[in-house]
Amino acid sequence: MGWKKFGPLGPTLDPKIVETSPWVRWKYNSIDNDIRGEDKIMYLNDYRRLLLGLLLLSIVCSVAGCAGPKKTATELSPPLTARPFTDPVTNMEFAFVQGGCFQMGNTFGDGEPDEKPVHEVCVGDFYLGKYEVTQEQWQTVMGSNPSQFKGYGSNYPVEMVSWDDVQEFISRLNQKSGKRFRLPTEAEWEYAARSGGKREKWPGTSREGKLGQYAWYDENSAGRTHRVGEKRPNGLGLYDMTGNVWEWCSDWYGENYYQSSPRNNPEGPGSGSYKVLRGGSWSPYPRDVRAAFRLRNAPTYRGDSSGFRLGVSAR
Ligand SMILES: [Ca+2]
Repeated sequence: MGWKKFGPLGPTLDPKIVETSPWVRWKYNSIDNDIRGEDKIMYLNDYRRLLLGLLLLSIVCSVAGCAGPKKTATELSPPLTARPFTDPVTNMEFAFVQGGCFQMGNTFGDGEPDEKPVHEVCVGDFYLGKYEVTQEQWQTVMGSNPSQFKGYGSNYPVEMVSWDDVQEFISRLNQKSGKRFRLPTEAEWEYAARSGGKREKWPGTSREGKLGQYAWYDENSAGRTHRVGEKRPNGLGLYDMTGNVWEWCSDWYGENYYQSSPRNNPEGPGSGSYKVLRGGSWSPYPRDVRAAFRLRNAPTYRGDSSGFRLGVSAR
């Protein structure tokens, strides 16, 4: 057939091999019949080099990744699953809260006017910190400890932090963690406090005689905070949802908000002068450490009974 052993792009196949290989002969015969001689040899060399190039490219891309735009820290973080997880930056532990619908507000008929009317609310799946944020965790992210009750130990809840301070904490933590931590909404908080929307007066129990097993409050706190997680958790494994420190929520406070609250994932009024705190603290009487009780304070307010825990959406 007059083939050359060496084409212009280097050694080519031995003519004997080419002529005796059915696959190569098929590829050769599939070339336009007008291509002859050196053109055919160049075509086969180019074809082999193209295959080799594609193979090398696929190997490099599988190792280094070379397709698509550069990914952000959030996109690179592993997806959350419906299981507890621990944030590696702060060692903060989160419980999974499966969403659902519940009766929110004054379900026992002895609450404050702003707990009325009782209304049905539905929340989606989310995660909530098992514990109040501690002084050590605040120190890790912010580099300082503003708490009034320090010196007892690192696992005490941080206090003397305003709602605005907490937003700065969240912003810095999210930059480090690549996640989207946030404060829970008031509805999410109450749903979780009621052990998943149950008719519980206090988070974990409806019997006042057992309240001391779940809460640090006026009758047993000795006038100060205590190490997080020392009392019994509620039905979702969340500690200190009643007592120890008040917990900031994301919502603006609306005294009459329950009269017009949307049913699904309410987020509070669009604006206001005060932010909501929930759960009571080491200071109040049993009435004010109930699951439905609502406190309000200016977003700049710092108090030695005001702290928080973080949430994060499941999606
Ligand atoms: Ca608390």
